[in-house]
Amino acid sequence: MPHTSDTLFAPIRIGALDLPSRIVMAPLTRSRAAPGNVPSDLAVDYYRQRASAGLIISEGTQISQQGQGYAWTPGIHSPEQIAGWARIAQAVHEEGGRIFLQLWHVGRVSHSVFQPGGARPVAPTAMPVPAKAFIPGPDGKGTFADAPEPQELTIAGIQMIVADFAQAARNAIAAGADGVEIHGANGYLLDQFLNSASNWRTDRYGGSPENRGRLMLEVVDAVIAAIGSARVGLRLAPLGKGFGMNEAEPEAVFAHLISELDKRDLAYLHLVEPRVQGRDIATDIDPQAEALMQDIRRRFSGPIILAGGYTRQSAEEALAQGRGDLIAFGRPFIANPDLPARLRLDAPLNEGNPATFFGGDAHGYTDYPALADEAVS
Ligand code: 8OZ
Repeated sequence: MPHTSDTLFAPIRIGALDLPSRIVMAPLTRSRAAPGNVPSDLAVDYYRQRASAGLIISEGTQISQQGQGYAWTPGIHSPEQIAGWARIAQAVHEEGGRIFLQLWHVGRVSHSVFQPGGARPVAPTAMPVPAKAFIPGPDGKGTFADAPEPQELTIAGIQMIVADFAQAARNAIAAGADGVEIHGANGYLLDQFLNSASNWRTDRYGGSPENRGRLMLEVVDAVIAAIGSARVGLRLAPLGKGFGMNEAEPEAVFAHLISELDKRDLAYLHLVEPRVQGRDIATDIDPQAEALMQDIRRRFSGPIILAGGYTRQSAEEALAQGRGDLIAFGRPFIANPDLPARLRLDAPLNEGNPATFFGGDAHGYTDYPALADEAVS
């Protein structure tokens, strides 16, 4: 009889929600939205299958057409998109689950094919991202293309984005989502403002840690005003290096930001572990990262979700050490719709197929078996 975990399966309250476990389904871009960037019927099945998670955090969902940067990602700014998410929220709730919608603006990690009027993508500073954009190719498959030099946002442009986040949050709640997660991580718009490598502004949104954190906090405040702090989480990636991020003074930036966030009574803070850089996960311990994560933990009194290459064992260790309160699993949830049951039994996990992570159909999306299916086959 395997040792049955009691830490991952201890209930916890976040905001106004009681979760049956600490197991979170991480936000996962799958690039399968239907025309109009409407979540597809397949997505309804996909999320329904994974409703045993303590909490589902949806794939990144653009708050506006300007906020899109990848082929076939869903939005939450049109009536059809809201109706699509309503079908998903209903399916998850029917199965007894809970879902937060991740609100996303990619900033410069985009391409003119996604932008209204074919415009250049927007960013804090007119500096191109050192990466390619994933756009629809002529054969209907995704392809990579150089991201154009972005245009520097005006103050009016910034204010519009803050309003778009708030409206997207209202739309998510109208669709029946239990809350929203603001995507402030991984080199997208809010991270681009926060980070010294991508923000060279000289106005009140650039320069000091306070100024670079301003847009993040304005968005958090606008979303809280729209739907209430109990329904709002925020994802950050301290020391992340994706999409040209490279913070010169992380201690000062996070000291300020986290202290401010702690005043806002968020449902949770979701941290991408610094050891994770894209698909790579470092194994050696980085003392700077350890100290920074400890400082964040000390400054934030609400629940913390940790994400990044966790296994059952490392998750239990992190919870036992008090490094966080919940653990997000990404790739394991792609290939194991019943991941909580498998973790509870310490059952073997299916391996995901990277060739079907982004784009395509039901194959590699809704056809991974649950344990019960395996037992009969
Ligand atoms: C992988 C592929 C596409 C998007 C992130 C939203 O890194 C993403 C993403 C990840 O946060």
